[in-house]
Amino acid sequence: GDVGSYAAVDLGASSGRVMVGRVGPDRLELTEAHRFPNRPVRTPDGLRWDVLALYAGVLDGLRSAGPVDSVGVDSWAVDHGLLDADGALLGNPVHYRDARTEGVAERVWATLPAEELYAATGLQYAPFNTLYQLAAARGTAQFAAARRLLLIPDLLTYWLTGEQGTELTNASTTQLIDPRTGDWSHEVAGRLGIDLGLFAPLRRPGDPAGVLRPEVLEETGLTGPVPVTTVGSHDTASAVAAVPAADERFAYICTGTWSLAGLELTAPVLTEESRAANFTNELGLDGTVRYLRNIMGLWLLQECVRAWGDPDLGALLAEAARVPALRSVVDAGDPAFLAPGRMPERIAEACRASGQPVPGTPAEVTRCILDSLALAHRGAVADAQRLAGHPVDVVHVVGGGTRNALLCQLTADACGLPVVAGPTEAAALGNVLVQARAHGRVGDLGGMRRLLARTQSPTRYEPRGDTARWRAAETRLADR
Ligand code: ADP
Ligand code: LRH
Repeated sequence: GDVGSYAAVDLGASSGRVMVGRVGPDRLELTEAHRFPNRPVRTPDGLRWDVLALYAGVLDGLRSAGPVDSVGVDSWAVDHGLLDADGALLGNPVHYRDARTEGVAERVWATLPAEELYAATGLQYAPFNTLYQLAAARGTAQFAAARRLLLIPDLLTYWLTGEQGTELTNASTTQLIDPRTGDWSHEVAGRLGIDLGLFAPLRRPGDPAGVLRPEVLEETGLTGPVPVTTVGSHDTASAVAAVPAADERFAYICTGTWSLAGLELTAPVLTEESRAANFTNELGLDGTVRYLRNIMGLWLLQECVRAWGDPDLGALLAEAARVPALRSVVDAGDPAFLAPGRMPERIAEACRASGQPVPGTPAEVTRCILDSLALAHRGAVADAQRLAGHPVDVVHVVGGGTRNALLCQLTADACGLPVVAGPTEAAALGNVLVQARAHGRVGDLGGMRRLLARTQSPTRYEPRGDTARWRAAETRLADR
């Protein structure tokens, strides 16, 4: 027929969803088949993903999706399951917010200095990069039994198809990939004693990943064969692919649990200055580089909302809009906010420690968070342009944060650039489009973006006022 149907399994840190995309000439529609919470569990061993609940959610979603031409899976990065020699999962995957990686990076750097690691992999320091997680796992009984490591989307794809692979965009977040070659860094692995045989062979977005197993067909009521197609399985890679940019002069901010803010480049930036500014070079679609910085994102608000007993988000944001701007700001890039728990108190403490007014009410804390995120967005967008020598005219905001009009407006104000907000389900759309492309329904990345621009209707926010008070807030934070 004229239209193809593709199921995108998109697992975020706060929720998982199965979306169905219908793609034809001049047509791109996305509907939600199923959404389910992603609730990590604290066990005596630490913080774990409930991967069986997620897989059950995926199966429920595929059942609701009905007949599709293909399925693709993306999720958050870095985390993984370990399999034994029989291919059975060894325990629940460890959550990237688990404390096991505390102090581990310093140990790794004693063997392979941070400067050399950056020059070889282009990956920013984050305590949870797979590399550090592996260093933390070394010596455990579980790791000793492990014969295979599958990143989360690859694990789910394996359960759906019985076939194992390592998708490249997500593999680039392990810190074991050389972004210049798009292949494993044998040097880094060798010096750190990591056996690359743990990983299944690399696959690229668009590659076939098998077909749904007969048991999966039976459980979902689907009729086979249903192919599974490799997509940009790092959710951020899929989201960036779905930025409806008209040309290359754009910055993007993928806003959800995290804010991932930066540029799409054709080559990595591996300078020492870039390392010091903590920019990462993750791999995107078709040889592109996602040059970006991780910002704590709406995690800060999610954790506060949880602490406050889940008040209505719309009402809270409306109240926050009435709180005076930029009274106090925190460093939304600070890994000190990584762990769960006591978030309103931790934000208050950061304000107190830097000699700023301490936000008290939920609306004041919310305002502090949104001002701080906008300020961090400004910093990342400005630094990325400078470090990459790549100027932009517009900031595209995609992901769940596009539903937060205050955040979008503040981001425009802080950056002094227009913000084009949408699509909200960018990762799912990027997932769908890569499947559609593999099945011949869209052209290259440019063609995908033109289709998005024609079919999705983003909201535009013009910058208000001048950026002087944002600059002042930035200085205040830097000088504390
Ligand atoms: P992830 O994929 O990381 O789980 P999402 O992209 O789904 O995250 O974004 C989730 C965030 O979107 C929530 O934390 C919330 O702050 C924001 N959000 C969702 N719905 C709304 C809404 N109706 N109004 C304002 N913000 C919203
Ligand atoms: C966002 C994301 C981000 C990673 C983080 C672990 O969902 O994939 O790009 O840094 O999760």
